[in-house]
Amino acid sequence: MGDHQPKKSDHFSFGLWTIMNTGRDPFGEPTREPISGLDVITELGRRNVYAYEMHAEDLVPAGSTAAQRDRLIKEANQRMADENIICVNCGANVFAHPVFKDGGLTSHDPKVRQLALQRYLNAIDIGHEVGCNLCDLWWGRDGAEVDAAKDPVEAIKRLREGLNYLQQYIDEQSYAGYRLAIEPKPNEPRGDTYLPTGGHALALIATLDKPENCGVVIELAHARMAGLNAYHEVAQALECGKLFDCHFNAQKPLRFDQDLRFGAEDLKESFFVVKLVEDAGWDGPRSFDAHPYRTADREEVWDFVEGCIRTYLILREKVRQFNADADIQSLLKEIHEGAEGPIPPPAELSKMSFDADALARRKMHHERLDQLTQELLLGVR
Ligand code: XLS
Ligand code: MG
Repeated sequence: MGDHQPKKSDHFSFGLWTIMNTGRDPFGEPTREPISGLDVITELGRRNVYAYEMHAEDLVPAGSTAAQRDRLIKEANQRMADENIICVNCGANVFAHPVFKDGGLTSHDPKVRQLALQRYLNAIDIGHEVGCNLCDLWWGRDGAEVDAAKDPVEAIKRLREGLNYLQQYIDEQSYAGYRLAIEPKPNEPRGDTYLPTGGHALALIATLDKPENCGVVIELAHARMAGLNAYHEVAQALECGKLFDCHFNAQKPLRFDQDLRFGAEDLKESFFVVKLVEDAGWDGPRSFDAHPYRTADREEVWDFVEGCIRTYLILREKVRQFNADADIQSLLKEIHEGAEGPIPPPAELSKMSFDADALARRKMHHERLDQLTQELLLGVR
């Protein structure tokens, strides 16, 4: 067994907002002291975390003067250099201020849409200044409760227009390698959010002016909130080269956005997501976008950080064990036997005869395979 300590090469990352979270929820006041974005950068770097993510406003609060902005960015760069930590994703906060109560990019009011775009432009500029090259658009409030009030067809058009606008800005600024990503979520804080899943986001991306420059950030909890299989969500994005970032956390299905510590629920699914990205050699950030329990005090937040990392590393070890397990591998070999057979041309295929009953008798071994997986995860193999 390894020591489960993070290395920079593991590509772990945390959102600044996850550590800055003070435990406030819709029913209760904060339960822990605030911490600044700058201090989070330092503390994460010292714990050997590779990177951080942010909303630009986590570092530079909206309404800061130009001098304050420049000082904060300078200080962030200094701390990043001191602790050898980088920024891998910078989005914008277009959900907290009341002006965005009916969305940003999909607001009926052109001034609000422009303000949302200004926030995203600001995030791209700040991201660029801290050496980041991804702007994650989690629009939060672009959705609806009252469908009579908002046209979903129009909303999709406005999202497309917004993404194309931002892409044009990136090109004009010659921010080489800078990319955009959509982070889908089915609901919360809106009753329904536009583009609720990875598949919806991918479909919109295909219609953009520069589809190759826009991908998705799949968050495991967001898929599970919709009752979907997070492993399958990540797989589809990965398969088409669109997994620009991935948010690891945990969630009981079909509930409010719980943002639990990675692995705290849905352990088997978490294992398969780790297996997926590790086996694929995916080199994107393993970003933890979870919240410490409201019961955690400021100090215990670091237990949460350690927990997310340790669970990932333990699951990665389990992946290696799974891939080396003779019983599991021989079952898999049998299950996949002949799977790569060519498909004959239609003229030939339509005349072929199949013994469907014989084909149906092929053993699947699912019971045994799943039990072996279970036992491996339970630590008895
Ligand atoms: C909220 C989102 C958010 C994004 C960043 O549910 O997960 O935290 O990741 O804006
Ligand atoms: Mg997220």
